[in-house]
Amino acid sequence: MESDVLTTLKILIIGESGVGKSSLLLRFVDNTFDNDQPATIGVDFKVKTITVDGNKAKLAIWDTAGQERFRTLTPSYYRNAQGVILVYDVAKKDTFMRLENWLNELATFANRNNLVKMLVGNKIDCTDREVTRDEGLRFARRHHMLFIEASAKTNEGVKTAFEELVEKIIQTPGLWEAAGPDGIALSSGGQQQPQASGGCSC
Ligand SMILES: Nc1nc2c(ncn2[C@@H]2O[C@H](COP(=O)(O)OP(=O)(O)OP(=O)(O)O)[C@@H](O)[C@H]2O)c(=O)[nH]1
Ligand SMILES: [Mg+2]
Repeated sequence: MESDVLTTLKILIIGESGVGKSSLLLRFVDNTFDNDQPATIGVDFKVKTITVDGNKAKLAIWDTAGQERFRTLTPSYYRNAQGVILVYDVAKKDTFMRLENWLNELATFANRNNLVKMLVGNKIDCTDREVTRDEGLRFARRHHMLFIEASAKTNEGVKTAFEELVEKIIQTPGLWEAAGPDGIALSSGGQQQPQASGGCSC
């Protein structure tokens, strides 16, 4: 039964090629990991329902190609997203240095200015680390993002990354819309947060 789903959320995964975006998605949704995960061509898409703080949310998770030549449909990819997972590889400093570019792309194409951002430092199972936890944390703080380190390979931090993102989205007034009795999201959002209304309360 879908009727108890609170809301449907669009979540994006972005970042440089090879940082492990598809691997994080496959680990989270299917609990699998492939050492030879092929590069994504175009856009991939998976759905998973999770319960956070007793609220059931249906996640539509979009995974795009990090490689420029495989990237298509960029504006429509970003449209109406409520949450973004920005990934870098802790063992590859250049993927960390490119984070600003991804944030610029997000600012250009995303049409919700209050969308929630989660920075994920992936591949912490690798021994040849080039980015410290503290560097990641400071970048996230500076750009008002949530932060976690993870490994799609060992599964460390993966579930928490998605759960904390969804928790924050649900706590953000006006960002999501309540689902109707049949699980379809209603078009008029905001009725969940009467205190957020700017109108007269008399
Ligand atoms: N050691 C280790 N390897 C990982 C981890 N996550 C992904 N990989 C490996 O890194 C490579 C790239 O992973 P992908 O998930 O394809 O990376 P991507 O970000 O989706 O890349 P694009 O689709 O090209 O944008 C693959 O060989 C994965 O097996 C991890 O946490 N640890
Ligand atoms: Mg991929």
